[in-house]
Amino acid sequence: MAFELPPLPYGFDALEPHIDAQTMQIHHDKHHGAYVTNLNKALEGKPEAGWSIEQILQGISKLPAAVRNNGGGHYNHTMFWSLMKPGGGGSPKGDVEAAINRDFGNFQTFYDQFTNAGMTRFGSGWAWLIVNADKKLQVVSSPNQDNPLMDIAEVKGTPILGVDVWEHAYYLKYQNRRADYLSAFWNVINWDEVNHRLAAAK
Ligand code: MN3
Repeated sequence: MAFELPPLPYGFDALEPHIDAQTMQIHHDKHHGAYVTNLNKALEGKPEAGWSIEQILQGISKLPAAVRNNGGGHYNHTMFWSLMKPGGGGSPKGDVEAAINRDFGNFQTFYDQFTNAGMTRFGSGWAWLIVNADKKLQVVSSPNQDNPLMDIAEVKGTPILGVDVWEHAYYLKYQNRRADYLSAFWNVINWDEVNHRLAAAK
């Protein structure tokens, strides 16, 4: 069973003005679409073609670079679309709010760490909020399409929030201003989905 490009769970223009429709369309249809096509190509005829994407990522050190790049790309973007929604943002609620206060002291400290992780990731990559091996929340970042589920990750864990800091995620609207894009991202975060992912990670 080949991997498929999941439909965007809202319209291309649903996250305006924070993330523009043209960026969303190219990002979803072209970039994510290409990761799916190339992942399927890289897995053709291999036993791993029958694995779940999570199983593939957890054994990525033994698989070719094309699977790492495109499998990571498929997982990361599928998660990314679900982590945003029109009318999102605001303060985290429920268990996520409690876990952030427990592990970071307060929301502002978490906000600063997450933004800093996105700003200081040189080149292309992602900033993440993960549940680590000690079941604590932690902010990390990864290069390219790597993620904390991969067995090669510097710090392993289950990602519950992530932001794409590749230039293709923001360049049309924000050009070189990654800080402005990261600041806008807080207006579209789907905290209900972050709560679902936290509950599943426990
Ligand atoms: Mn991307």
